Amino acid sequence: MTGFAHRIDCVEVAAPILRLCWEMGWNEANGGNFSWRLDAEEFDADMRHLLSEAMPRDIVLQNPQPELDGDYFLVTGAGQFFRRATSHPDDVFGIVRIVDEGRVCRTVWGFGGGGRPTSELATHLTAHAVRKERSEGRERVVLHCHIPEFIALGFLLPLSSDVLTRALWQMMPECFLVFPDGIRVVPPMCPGSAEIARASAEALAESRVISWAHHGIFASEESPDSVFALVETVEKASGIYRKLLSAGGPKYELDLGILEELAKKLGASLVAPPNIPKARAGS
Ligand code: 2HA
Ligand code: ZN
Repeated sequence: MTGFAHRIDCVEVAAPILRLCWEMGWNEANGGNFSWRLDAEEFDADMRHLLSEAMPRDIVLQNPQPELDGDYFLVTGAGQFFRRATSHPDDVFGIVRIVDEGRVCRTVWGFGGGGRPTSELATHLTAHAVRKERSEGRERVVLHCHIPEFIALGFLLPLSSDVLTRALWQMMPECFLVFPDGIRVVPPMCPGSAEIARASAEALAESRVISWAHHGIFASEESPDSVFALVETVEKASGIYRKLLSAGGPKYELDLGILEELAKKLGASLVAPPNIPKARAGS
C-alpha cells in the first residue's frame, strides 16, 4: 500500500493504518491510541530474537487481567503521534506481554527505548479481555480516535445509546451491516482513569463500538484493516447525520422494521447479533 517495511510484521501492517488515521483527521498530535493482541505462538516462533533488543520494563496493573496472561500486544506509546507511525515506528510502538497471572504488563520491545504504553492502557487491556471472551477470540485490535463528526454528535444528541445507534443506522444500510451490535455511549469521564476503563468494560460487553462522549470513539475488531473500516463507517454516517441536523433535522425516519427484516435475512452472516432499540429518537 505504502511501500513501508519493518522487520516486525505487525508493525509493518499497523503503521500505515495509523498514518492513514492521521491523514483522515482522526488523530491529531498525540490524540488516540491503538493495541493489537498478537498470536502468541506465531510471535514466539518468529520474533523472539527481537526481544533481546530491550531490557524488559514492568508496570504493575491496578486492574489485573488474568484472561490475558501470556498474551503479547503491539501498543502505541504514551504521548506518541499517529502522524509519525511510519517515520518513527520504533518510538511510536512497543510490544508488551502480560505476565504474572495478569498482574504485570512487561515491555519487551520498542517505545524508543525509554517510553511507556499509552495512557489509556487500562481501558485497552480491559477491552481486550471483554472482547476476547465475547467474540470467542475473533477480535484482536482496539482503536481509539478523536473522529470529529462523531464527537460533534455528542454535543447535539442526548447521551443515549439507543438514540445514537438509531440515528446512525438510518443513514446508510451499510451501517446496520457493519455495526449491528450498535453503539454504547459512555458518559464524559476523565481520560486515562480506572473509572472510564470500568464503564467502558460494561459498554463493551454489549457492543464492539463505544462512544466516549465529548471525546471520541473506542472500537474493537479482528484486524487493523477491519477496525479502520468500522471507525470509517461510523464517522461517515455521523457526518451525514450532522449535515441533516444542520439542515433542520431529518424530516423522515427509516422504519426499523426494515432493519429487523434485514437482520432475519442476513442472520448468521452478521458480525454480531443486532440490538435494535425499541425507543424512538428523542423519546
Ligand atoms: O492522548 O487520546 O484519550 C491520548 C488520548 C487519550
Ligand atoms: Zn483520546
